[in-house]
Amino acid sequence: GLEQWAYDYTKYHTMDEISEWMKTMERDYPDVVSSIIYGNTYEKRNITLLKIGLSSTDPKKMIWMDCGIHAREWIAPAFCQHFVKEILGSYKTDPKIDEMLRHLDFYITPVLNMDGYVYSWKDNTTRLWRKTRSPGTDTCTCFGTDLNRNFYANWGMVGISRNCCSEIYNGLSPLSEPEAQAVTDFLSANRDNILCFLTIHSYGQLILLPYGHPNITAPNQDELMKVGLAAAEAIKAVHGMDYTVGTPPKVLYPNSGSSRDFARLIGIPFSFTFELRDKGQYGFLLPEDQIQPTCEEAYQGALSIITYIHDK
Ligand code: ING
Ligand code: ZN
Repeated sequence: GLEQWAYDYTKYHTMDEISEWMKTMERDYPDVVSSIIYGNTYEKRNITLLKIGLSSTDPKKMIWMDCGIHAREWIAPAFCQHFVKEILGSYKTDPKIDEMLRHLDFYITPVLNMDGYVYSWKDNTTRLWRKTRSPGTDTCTCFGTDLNRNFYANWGMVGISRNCCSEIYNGLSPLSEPEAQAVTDFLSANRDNILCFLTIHSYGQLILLPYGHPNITAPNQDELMKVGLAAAEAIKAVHGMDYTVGTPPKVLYPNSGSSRDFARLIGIPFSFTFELRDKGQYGFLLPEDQIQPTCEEAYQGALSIITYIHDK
């Protein structure tokens, strides 16, 4: 429809605009797109995903993608929206996308940390907010927990802080944050059917595999590495950008309590973190003229992974 035509994918958008965009997608593609509310944020916003798939007589497998787990990484929600636009715009003419949409349903959350995202849009002083917006305690009064340290995956072991003022504060307890609980509930209920878990961040140009803890290794680590390297090649072919592939301890530093590790721990075979552009020149403040190229290349990377898994 008109509104969808008018949506500007080369700009960053407010939470309200993204929520409106989700409704438009549902309205314009009623046979392909539906929305599911699977939890609430601390400030009582509805955490909503778009389910995208074509009808099929066979039972379908699931692909998970979330964006915006960290508030300031604005390119991530822009990517989820680009991804949705691309698959919806191409399945009628691209037989491979059509085939995949008949075997798979995509579950895409454009903004997981909605409270943080809204806060990062408030003013210049809040633009670099990362965490949730839940308050601290009597003895530690800073706001926010790092959602990507709050999952039940070696929680509290490494690459975290117990100081509630830290950017990597892991929370009072595993799943103290309702946003992490919502993802956990959804994944746990569907773990036998989810083939792939993709969680989108910035920045650094990385494709990260499980695990963040240096002493544990995914049983299919070699295959994860192979699939990750193929995705990096697909990315490079678009605009020549280099993405590094590996586990967090190998390519950066260890961490624990991440959603990626939790997904792999409960048996989801393919689990990756994307760190989109850039490598630090603009960092979280990636200029809008890089949204389109960043999304174009990351789309090919994600599609490479999903195609491999579909064809396997
Ligand atoms: N990076 C992720 C984070 O939660 C990560 C993923 C973890 C990267 C550990 C490297 C090492 O810190 C961002 N940008 O949030
Ligand atoms: Zn992040």
